[in-house]
Amino acid sequence: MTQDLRLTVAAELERARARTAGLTDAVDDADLVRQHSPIMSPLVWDLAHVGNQEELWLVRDVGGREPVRRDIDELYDAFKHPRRDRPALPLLGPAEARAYVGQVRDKALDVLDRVPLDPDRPLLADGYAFGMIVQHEQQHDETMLATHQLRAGAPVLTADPPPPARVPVAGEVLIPGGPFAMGTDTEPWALDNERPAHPVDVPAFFIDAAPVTNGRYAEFIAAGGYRDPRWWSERGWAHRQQAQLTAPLHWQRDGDGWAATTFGRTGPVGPDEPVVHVCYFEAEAYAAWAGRRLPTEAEWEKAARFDPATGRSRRFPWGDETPEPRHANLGQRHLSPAPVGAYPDGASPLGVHQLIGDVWEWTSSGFHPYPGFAVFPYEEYSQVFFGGDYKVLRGGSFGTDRAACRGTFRNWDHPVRRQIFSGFRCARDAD
Ligand code: AVJ
Ligand code: FE
Repeated sequence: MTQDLRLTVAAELERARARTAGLTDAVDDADLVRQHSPIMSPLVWDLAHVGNQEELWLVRDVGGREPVRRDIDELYDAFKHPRRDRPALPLLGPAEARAYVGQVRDKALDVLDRVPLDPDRPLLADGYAFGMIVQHEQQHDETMLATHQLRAGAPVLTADPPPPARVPVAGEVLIPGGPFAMGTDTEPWALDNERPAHPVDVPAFFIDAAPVTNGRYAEFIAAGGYRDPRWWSERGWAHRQQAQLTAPLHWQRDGDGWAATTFGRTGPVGPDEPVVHVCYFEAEAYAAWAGRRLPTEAEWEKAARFDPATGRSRRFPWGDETPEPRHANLGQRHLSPAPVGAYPDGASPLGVHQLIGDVWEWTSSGFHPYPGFAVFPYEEYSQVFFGGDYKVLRGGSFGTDRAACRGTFRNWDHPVRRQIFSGFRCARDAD
């Protein structure tokens, strides 16, 4: 049992590292140290930061070992230096950073071999600290993927195209009113902000059966949506003007239609794929134009987890089974969202599709603790962000690994952000 857990943990650490290597070996050293956008770190910062967090938690805290490199903690503390300042820091170079993360990993694996995965020590029960570090690396891998998308130059990443639509999916789904269990006490690697499970009474509402597509979003643009303050919140309109938003990030005119540059390749925007790279304010404006609104976080989670037959909350829309490729577009297996209808096996019992994977979905909710929240194991993961200028995003994107994605998983970002793989779906009250 414990041995199985150790093997699972080791395999998950290895899977994360293979992905990190793929993202960092794909470019040359000059590209690794360059800042591709002032809102992103140089890739080489993410690389060593991943190793530094692993050192802090697995080598020093869990393992009680001597520091590998105490002198660099400050450089890789995300709270000490804003992203725009990171390229000017005396960072480890590419070769040093690779050697460092390798050394840390060797020690972390040695700790994994020796430490009892002790149910009495919360940090070790179910291998929690290791799971946290796996998720941390996978989250930075998604961030590095977003950096790749902002990088100029010839394409360096490859992947199979996403699967085609297999079923027609349109319209909206009625989610019945009543309480459901939001959050979790049982998901072994759930982060502190996903806990505890608690009842939430959600009145009946309609939610889109699929995320809003590029085709529908283009209609909003064609209808003058970006020129009409009626659809925008006051703050949203101020931002639209100041940032001169006219279309999703990376879109460009292509005759009467639209093209986008995706990981260095320019091509027409697929009308049936979920729109991606929109900020919260754009999502909010589209929803108003469509006579709808964004779902709240509780509505999104109820749509994704509530099983009307039993009244219980599932781990995923399709059930409790760990995501397989047939369920959802996750894990950077493809470099774009898949068309609506591509994942019938991942639909919820009420027929809501593609809640997991494809695009992170903006909700109308700010990032707040659940009732009964307890910091675990450190304040800087969630606590310091509660109540800030953030909106919650749900469901994960094509760039999210399954280790960092589930029905309870909460992501958050500033409402102006759109370098992330963000889209949305709409909702409305049932009465
Ligand atoms: C939860 C995705 C907002 O990337 O800033 C990474 C995750 N926390 N390192 C982020 C995280 C610390 C976090 N998000
Ligand atoms: Fe981090």
